[in-house]
Amino acid sequence: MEQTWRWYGPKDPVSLLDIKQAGATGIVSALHHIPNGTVWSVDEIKLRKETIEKAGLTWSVVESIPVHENIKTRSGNFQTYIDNYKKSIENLASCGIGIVCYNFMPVLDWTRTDLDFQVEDGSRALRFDMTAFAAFELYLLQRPGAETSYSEAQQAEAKTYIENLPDAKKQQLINNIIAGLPGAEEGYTLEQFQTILDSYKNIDAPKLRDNLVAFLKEIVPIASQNDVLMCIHPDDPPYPILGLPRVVSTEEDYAYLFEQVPNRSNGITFCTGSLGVRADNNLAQIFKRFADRVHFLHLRSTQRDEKGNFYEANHLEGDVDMFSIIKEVVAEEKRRKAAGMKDALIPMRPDHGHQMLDDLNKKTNPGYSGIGRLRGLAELRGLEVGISKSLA
Ligand code: DNO
Repeated sequence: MEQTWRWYGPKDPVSLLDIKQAGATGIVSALHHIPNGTVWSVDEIKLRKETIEKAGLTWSVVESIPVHENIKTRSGNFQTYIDNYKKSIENLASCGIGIVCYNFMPVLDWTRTDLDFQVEDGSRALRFDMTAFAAFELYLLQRPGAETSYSEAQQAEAKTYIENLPDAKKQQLINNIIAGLPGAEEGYTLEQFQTILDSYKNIDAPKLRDNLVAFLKEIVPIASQNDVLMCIHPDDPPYPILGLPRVVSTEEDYAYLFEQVPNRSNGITFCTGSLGVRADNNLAQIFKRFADRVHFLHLRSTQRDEKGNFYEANHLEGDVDMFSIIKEVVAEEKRRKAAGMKDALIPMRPDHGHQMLDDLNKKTNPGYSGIGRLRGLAELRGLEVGISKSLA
């Protein structure tokens, strides 16, 4: 695997030198300061690229070029935004950057309710708690129709939860969900949030899927002509929330997308932590079936329970069987190498990490602490070396 690391740009508290010391060689970055829907100019791309290269690192993957909401709902100026998206792909290609991650989650990118859940060793993890989430939409957002998503028992539990939650914690819960986690680019007020949810009133899963396929039919040929590999990130969490449809959560979801748009530039960001939240997702099987299309790996684990709650476990613990995944990755890389493919090494990044040791005394981007990810990368790299050597 190519060992990479997400860097949010010059304002990231984790520096390029820190990343080098962690042992990564590739950088995953995006031009977060450019508003969604706007073309990434060659000048802006070059500037970021030069900054990364000056530190002796390579800009391996773009994560993400965000997909404008109008493209997802196919309304308003969606055609302009699609044209701009194509132009950004072309501009990246002209600067030698060939892997682009994105997602097609309505309204929110990833969602958590708790950003400093204390695990038993004293480190802090990100967590999604169903009761807290239900309390948010039933009693804080007061989304019309929210009650149909929950059983009476869940509603009662959420009510007790909110009644006992101090005001400051209520505000914290709102912020965690709608103010925009790192990389999400957009944050909302409660009012704006309800308005944007309303824009999905007539969009069910089949419609959203159609909109995604229509988008892919436009951008994948451009990517392919420019030797760019697009890789869609799965839904996080991988089930419907807020009454919104979800179309990238399961093996069947992927199968449909590749049947519709078979070009290999239509690929996957294989995120073990997101896919692993569903007990019915067989990760090794999904990887094996679509191995040729995996252009980027997010490696992390989650610990779930039967209620849909989960927290982010240490990389080699929790529900994800990391050994079985890396074994498949090593096999796929071997196959690509034998076939003389130039993308034989798949970029991976240690996805998220706990806030631990000195991270606890610093302000870090939630999930993107320096030491927590360093631990993750070290463990994943060791596992890979062990697997590769035992197969050699
Ligand atoms: C969270 C990330 C997501 C991811 C986007 C991809 O840490 O995995 O923000 O970058 O969903 O477009």
